[in-house]
Amino acid sequence: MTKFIDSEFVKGLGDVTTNLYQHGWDERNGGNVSYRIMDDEVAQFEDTGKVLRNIPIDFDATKLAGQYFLVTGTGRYFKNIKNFPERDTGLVRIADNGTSVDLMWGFNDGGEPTSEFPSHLMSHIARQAVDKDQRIIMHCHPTNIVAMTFTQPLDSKSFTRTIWKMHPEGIVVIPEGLAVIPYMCPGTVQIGETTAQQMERFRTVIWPHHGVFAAGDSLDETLGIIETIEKSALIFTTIQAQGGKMINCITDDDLRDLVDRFDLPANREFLYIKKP
Ligand code: 2HA
Ligand code: ZN
Repeated sequence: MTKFIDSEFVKGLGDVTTNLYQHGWDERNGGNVSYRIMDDEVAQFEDTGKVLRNIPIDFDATKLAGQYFLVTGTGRYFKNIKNFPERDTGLVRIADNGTSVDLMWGFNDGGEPTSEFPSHLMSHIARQAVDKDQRIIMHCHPTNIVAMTFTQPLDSKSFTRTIWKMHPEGIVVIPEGLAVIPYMCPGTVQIGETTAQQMERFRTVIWPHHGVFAAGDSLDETLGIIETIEKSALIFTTIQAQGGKMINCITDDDLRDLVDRFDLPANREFLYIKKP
């Protein structure tokens, strides 16, 4: 039996949070990640079988009772997680009462899960209902996406189409598009409920003037979704810096060609269908 600190899960979370920090998307204590660990995976370790303490949460997560999540801590800095995983992250099990979690590993200086944990849990519930392989919820502050929410309409369809048209990979990686919700106070059940409602259809939800909430089956895939959208947003910003006038563009026909070529399950509401 090995120790949890040596696991692929702790290593993966350390690597991805370092990566996010190096992108410049998680300044200070910005950002949070939760990673579902399956029962048989938890059972492999010698030091994850005992409840260390019980921590109340601000949301009834009864639907997730018994599930384990490796989660970043409130107030912790992504730049430190790789060096201090047992302090800055914790493995928690949702208690049967739904309104608290049992700490099984980590948070060894008295820490607690991220302030966005209710939003994470609500999003896990929404994604698990549509994706049996759902594992990750990731939140960060990608600069160009956030900047676009100050200059572009906060409308899911038009925002998606702008992102899709900045690079051919956009529609390939996020064929369902992305959701944009109104600005709301972070760390609240209200923003969690609004986000989770959108997660029934979308893996990515933009929080205006703040950041991104994304869901996926693996750390790589979830980070990849965010990186792809942020790349398109960077191209958009760069076009504005070059004067903003586009004399060439990716057309609706070009988007439809991508859908056909890669057989994409594209969101038809966001894709103009050619009139016969
Ligand atoms: O965890 O990013 O939205 C800090 C945040 C809150
Ligand atoms: Zn944030």
